[in-house]
Amino acid sequence: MQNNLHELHKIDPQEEDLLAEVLEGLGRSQKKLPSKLFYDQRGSELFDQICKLEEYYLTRTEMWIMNRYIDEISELIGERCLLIELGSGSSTKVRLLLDHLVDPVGYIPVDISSEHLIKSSDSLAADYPGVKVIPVYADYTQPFDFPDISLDYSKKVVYYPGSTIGNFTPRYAAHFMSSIAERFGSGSGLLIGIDLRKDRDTLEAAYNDGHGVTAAFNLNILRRLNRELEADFDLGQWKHHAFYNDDEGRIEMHLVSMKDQRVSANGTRIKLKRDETILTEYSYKYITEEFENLLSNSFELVKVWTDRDEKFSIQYLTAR
Ligand code: AVJ
Repeated sequence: MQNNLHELHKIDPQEEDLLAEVLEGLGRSQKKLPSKLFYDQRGSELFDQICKLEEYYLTRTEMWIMNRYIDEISELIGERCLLIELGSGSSTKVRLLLDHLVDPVGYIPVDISSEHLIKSSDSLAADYPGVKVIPVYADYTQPFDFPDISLDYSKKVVYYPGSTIGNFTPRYAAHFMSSIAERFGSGSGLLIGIDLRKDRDTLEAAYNDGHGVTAAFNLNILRRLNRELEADFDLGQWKHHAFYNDDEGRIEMHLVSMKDQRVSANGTRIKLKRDETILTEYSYKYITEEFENLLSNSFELVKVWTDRDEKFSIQYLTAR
């Protein structure tokens, strides 16, 4: 089968919407910025570095589980699936699936980092000539046009690894996943990675690595605002702060203002007090049963896999 990478399905990035979203977030009493802003080219590279850090157990543990149970996973997914990955990044994890699935027909990576998307789609297409690779450049949290494909597949399977679902509040996560179930239809599969609750030290270390990569990743969001939204944040006056909020079961990442300051973004002035923070990310940690219940309106749980220490879990579900 011939792969055609010229048909990159590009959704025009809605710059105006982004500005409005940013200004709305910075106008709140607890200021906040959308986590999806992390993933410009530099941010995507920093995230790839995070995944290799000793402290960041998530990626390593998830891949351990995948490797350990890949035969069972492939069996459940079945032959000739159409695989859709939400937030595919550099498409590293999907290779294990493509290596083991029986005759996968197509792979549709969806991502908001176009450079990453193009590069990884090119190399996947070269390495898996039997799989039609159809990259979609879009913010998957917004409705996007799904490419019209004339492939003969048995079922759609959504791959959503990395515990990215943890960026959403549980309420929104449930809502988002029900829209996914509806969009891809009853019987579609969902293979999802979920980070689990654990001791505070392990959690906090994962978001405060010794090499400062996570700090650079967090601060990069301000650099991006300066470049893309004509803002004037002084990066020397901000520091990274991440902690586990036990009551909510989530890591919170903030940027802390080191002094009273004013910044402007596209002409709008914003005042910040010393020690005031901008919330940049939630990363929810779940108890397995809690997560099952969360999706139970839209998905039926088929199987859960975990590592020995129950740090991370992978679930396979099917849309109701
Ligand atoms: C990609 C959202 C799963 O929450 O652990 C890593 C992003 N932030 N270090 C996470 C992230 C800080 C990551 N997710």
